[in-house]
Amino acid sequence: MIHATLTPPSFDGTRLCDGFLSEAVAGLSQAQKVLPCKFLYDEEGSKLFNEICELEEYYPTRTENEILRDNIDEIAGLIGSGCRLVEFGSGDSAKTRHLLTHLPGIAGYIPIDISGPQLLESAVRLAGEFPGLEIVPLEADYEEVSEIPHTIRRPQRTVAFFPGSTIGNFEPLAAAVFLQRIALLCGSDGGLLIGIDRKKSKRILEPAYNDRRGVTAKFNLGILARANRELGADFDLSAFRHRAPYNETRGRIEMHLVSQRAQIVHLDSREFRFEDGEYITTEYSYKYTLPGFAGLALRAGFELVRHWEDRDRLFSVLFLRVRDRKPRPSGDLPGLDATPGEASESRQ
Ligand code: AVI
Repeated sequence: MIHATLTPPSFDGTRLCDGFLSEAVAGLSQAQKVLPCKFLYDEEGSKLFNEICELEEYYPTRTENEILRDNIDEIAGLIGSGCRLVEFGSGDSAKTRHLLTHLPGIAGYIPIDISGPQLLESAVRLAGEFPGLEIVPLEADYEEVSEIPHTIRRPQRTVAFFPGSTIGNFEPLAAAVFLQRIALLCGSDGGLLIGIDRKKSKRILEPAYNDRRGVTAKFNLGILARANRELGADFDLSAFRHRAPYNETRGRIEMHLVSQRAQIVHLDSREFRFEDGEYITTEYSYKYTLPGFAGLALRAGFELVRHWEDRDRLFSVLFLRVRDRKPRPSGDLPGLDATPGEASESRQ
């Protein structure tokens, strides 16, 4: 039997997890208070997020899975054998399993994740399931990765996988900068398989982020519990309420934690005052039209090769190819206001 090759996880990142205090203080000091969404995903938050993915109201995960499953042969054909497959934010690699089954000839799989224990656990499991596959895990904040680890076999090309519509959690300019980085990392002839959540009616979007069982509310409030636990803050969790409206003008769901009364919160020997009804923004989840996203990707150095969607056009999976050998510098991304004001295009 040929055994999978599993390289011990390498570590790329000087900023892993240690920025919570400074980013929380900076975010809460702004006129519109903010806590960056990456801090929602500690161990407890990641578990709750997995629970969200199973909720009836939260359509993105199951819809993307269906699209991947229904079009797997064509997708595998476009990725091509002999490629190095790199997953940004691999988590438990649940979606990748299906892809890997249909990519028997790949040069290697590089899962990148900020959570070392989860990365190792899922890499070990995959190694058992895919004999012959070289797995080179990289523990890193995927936004910070500056180099893709090498595989023993020389790859014919590098293809990135960024599922789950996680690109929607970036503001459009940051999304374009991140896509540019992926284009540079993949190099010429590189590809990107990415999931995006489509613009659609509030009637579908808002329940997806305001579920009946309150799992999303617990997930959102978890960031305050984490600040209390890890930073010694004194947020009273019962004095904040989860809310996630769809901002139609901006084309994004906004997760808020709304103060239920005038109050003062202490953090790092500072006082943060809240008015009654004032809120902290914890996450944006941008929704795209197909032309809107293809335009953004084009400006970042990718051209659209093929896309797949579900029957109701709730979600899309796109295969993009690196267009420019030299993507524009990040200060030069014109016309990135494609998202606001675009009409909804999915069935409602
Ligand atoms: C991870 N990300 C794509 C999710 C989303 O839909 O924006 C995060 C999430 N937040 C609340 N529910 C799900």
